[in-house]
Amino acid sequence: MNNHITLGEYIIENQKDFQYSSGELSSLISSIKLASKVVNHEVNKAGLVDILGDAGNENIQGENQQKLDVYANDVFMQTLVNRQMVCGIASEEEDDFVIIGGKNQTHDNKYVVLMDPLDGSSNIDVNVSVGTIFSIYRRISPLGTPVTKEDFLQPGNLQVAAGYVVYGTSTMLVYTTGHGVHGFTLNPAIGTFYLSHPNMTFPEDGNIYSINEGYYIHFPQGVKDYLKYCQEEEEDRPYKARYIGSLVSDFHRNMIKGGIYIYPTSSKAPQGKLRLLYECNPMAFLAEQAGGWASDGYKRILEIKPTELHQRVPIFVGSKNMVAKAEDFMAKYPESEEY
Ligand code: P6P
Repeated sequence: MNNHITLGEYIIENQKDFQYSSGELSSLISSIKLASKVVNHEVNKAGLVDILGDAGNENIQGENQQKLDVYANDVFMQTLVNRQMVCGIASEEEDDFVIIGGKNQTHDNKYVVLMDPLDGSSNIDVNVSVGTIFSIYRRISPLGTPVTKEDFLQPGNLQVAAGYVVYGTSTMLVYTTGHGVHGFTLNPAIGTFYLSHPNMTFPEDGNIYSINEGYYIHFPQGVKDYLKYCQEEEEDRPYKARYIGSLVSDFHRNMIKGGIYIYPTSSKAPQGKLRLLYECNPMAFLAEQAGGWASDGYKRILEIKPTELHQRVPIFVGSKNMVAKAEDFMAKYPESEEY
């Protein structure tokens, strides 16, 4: 008999923890749960779709075959709209934020959602894990008025919830509402998420570093110095290099085993690659809630004031002592010279 609590039961049992516990945030998390099951079903048969969908480029439901990240975006958008919980959505797949109900639609819905519906989607063709990342804020514009861009450009320390779905060897939904980080594993046979990883925490130290060393010559000197530190022959080093090319997967492994993920600035990517609003902020909220840390190499990610929906920032995220050590190397070089 499975004695693990389900995600639905957990949400209800912890309803009181949600700020402004009106039940809307609970319902919002539940809608993300539903969408993740639908996307999981499609992601898990991606290879088959190519084989079975070769009849005129159709998938096995006979629909026009979409790129999976566009499909995932549509599923999450539709599920959120259907639940009538949010007044606006921002997505990596959408140029601008989407006003639920159309332009100038006034709303009493309290929340905005920002998401990367299928991060790392280029890995699907080679059967490597991918993920969905989401971030939830209460709107700052008055209820009953149209949602505005300022509702989306809030610093990460104002998030009310954040999380990810990792479509890996098993599918997990990991999220926080500011009361720790909790992981739920999907039993695909019955389509139910069970609490498998309560109170996930980053080990303070770790011996795994995740970065694309192919860009080494383009990195700031502080990053180059830190990488050499990781590779020195010492009592606790060299560390292991593990880089999947899927942020959610690298973050998830590092949270369980201890480690640091770095996507720095470089001469090829002067602001870094990852997006502040729907990649770095949610992962930073999760990291801090799990006892880890997240900075841009100099300052806390969650205190960066956003200026644009799709702006990029560098990120150093993971075990707090590893991030601190990397920051020590970055501090030797003034930020203004770095990027
Ligand atoms: P690169 C995927 O596109 C992603 O956003 C992250 O999931 C991943 O860690 C990174 O970019 C990979 O980027 O430049 O190393 O291929």
